[in-house]
Order: sequence, then C-alpha cells, then structure tokens
Amino acid sequence: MGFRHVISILIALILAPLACADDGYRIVHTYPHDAHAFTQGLVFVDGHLYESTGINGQSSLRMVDLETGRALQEQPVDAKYFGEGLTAWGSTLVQLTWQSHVALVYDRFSFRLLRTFSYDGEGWGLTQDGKTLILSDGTATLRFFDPATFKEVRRVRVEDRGQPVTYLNELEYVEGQVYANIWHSDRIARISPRTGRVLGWIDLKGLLPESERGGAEAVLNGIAWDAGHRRLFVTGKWWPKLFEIEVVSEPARTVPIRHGQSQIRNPRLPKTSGITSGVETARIYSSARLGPWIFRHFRFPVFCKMPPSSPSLWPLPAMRLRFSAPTCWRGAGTSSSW
Ligand SMILES: [Ca+2]
Repeated sequence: MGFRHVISILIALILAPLACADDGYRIVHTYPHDAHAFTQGLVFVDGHLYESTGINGQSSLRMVDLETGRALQEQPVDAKYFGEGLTAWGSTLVQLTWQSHVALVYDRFSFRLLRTFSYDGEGWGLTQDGKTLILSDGTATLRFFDPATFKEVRRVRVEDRGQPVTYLNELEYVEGQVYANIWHSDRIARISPRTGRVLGWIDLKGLLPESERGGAEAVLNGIAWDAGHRRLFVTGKWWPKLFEIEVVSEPARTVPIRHGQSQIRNPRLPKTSGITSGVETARIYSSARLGPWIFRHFRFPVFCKMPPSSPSLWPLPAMRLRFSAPTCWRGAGTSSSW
C-alpha cells in the first residue's frame, strides 16, 4: 500500500464524521418578488411581510403584498445609507445600515422614522428572540443588543465542529434557533443562540436556477418566519421569486458517529423511533449501558421497545455504540469516540 493510499484512507476516516447530510427543502408555494429589490432583510409579522433593500440611493423599507410581490407601502432610505437587516420590535421596525453604524427605528404602521441608534462595526442581518435584538456583521460573531438602548448585552462566536462560520448574513429567529444565510452561499445555518454552535444546515441549492439570477451578487438572502402559521419564506437579492419552503429532514441527523465505537453522552431520544432507515440498517455490534443494565448486540428496533421514562424523551446517562459503517445519530446529544 503506497503512502498516498494511506493518506487518502486517513483523510476519509477523518472526514467520515462530517458526512452527515444537510437538510433539504420542498417548495410549498412560489410567489413573485421584485427583481429590483436588493433584499437585505425579510420579516413576517402580524400577517404582513416587510422587506429592507440595500444599495445607496436604492435602499428602502417596504411592506410587500405576498401574493403579487408589490410594495403596498414604501419608505425610501436616505441615500447616505445602505439598507441592511430588518426586524420587528413591538410597534416598531428596526433597520440596520451597512457601514454607517446607524440603526433606523420606524413606526411599523406609518413607517415614520422615530429615532436612530448607533452601534460599532458593520450591520448585516438582524432578528430578535423576544428579549434581545440579534445582529450579524459578516463575521462569525452574533451580537445581542438591548432593544431599548441598543447596548450590546452579549455575543457568541458561531462555530461548526470547532470551525468559525463567517459571512453570517440575513437572520431569522425560528422556534429557538437563529437561521442565518451565509453570504454567497445557498446554505442556511441553524444556530444555537446560547452557544453559537451550528445545529444543522439547510441546503437550498437549486431553489432559484442560475439562469434566473441577475448577476453574481443575486444571492440567497432573506428569511422570514410566519410564527402564526409556521411558514418559512426565503428569497434573494434581485430574485424574481420568493418561496415558501418546508425544510425536509431526510436524512435528519444531528450528531455524527465515528466509524467504529462511539459514545453518546446524555442522548435525548424521541419517544418513537426517530431512526432513519439508513441508521436502522446499520449493524450495531457493541453494547449500550442504561443505568445498571448493559444491552449487547442489539439493533435499534430492540432499543426503541424499551419503555420511555418520560413522555417524550428517554434520558440515558451514556450509550456506547459500534457501527459497521460511518453513520449518524438522529437524536440530540454529543458523541465522541471511545
Ligand atoms: Ca429575517
């Protein structure tokens, strides 16, 4: 076996835990979108879609009719500003500017400019978690601001398996997670706002073909969540379409298991079998420890028959598994080799 062969095997083994697939998508509905809108912020609140557009002299705040893509209400932004992220806060809308260090606060209904805040660094994406405003600035850092004072409360560094995730752009807070467009990418990161850890990726490749994109800067950028009807909207800069999508978690896997023996600490397992078919067919030939019991040579269906100790989750102190092939564990938790 040649040296290069050994190296390639080693690389394959190192990459094996990274082989978990991104989530995919299904288009639920396609709507028209203003192909002249350089989308920088997208928000859905109280049945209305709001959008912030960028570029000096073309920036705006809009309330957009979902069905037609037309602006029902529009407020141009001073040409000295390059509009960026947008979020709703109470009866206001907060719009960032790119490099002016200024946030514009509008009355959500009249679009009257109420006040401005200043902040350090660049402004890219903006969302909120009900307590704080969350700002991206093109780096791997998410900053959290007090909405009343725009003072920074805290910050997290966004990492995926220990590596910083840069170019975080348009943001949306969705059921406890921060969704972030990655600039010049078709992928959305799902981020833990507490730790900054990337919990998963949504790959929107192919959503809008290159032939329908008006140039190199016509990238995916714009996520809005209709919390009332649990609808997820996405669009891009100068995109002629806006999509309602459903994230398809197939294969839905969150924790990579190494090829060979792995230990999952504090796994949180669905009550019913949440194991994807790919994992079910994986051969497990080691043991699992549940309290004083050790289960050997079991397969997942056996494991899933064990009585749940809580209505929704099966808390286990630790579980040791051995897979015959690189695979992934669907439940949450952390894994490590042992
Ligand atoms: Ca958004």
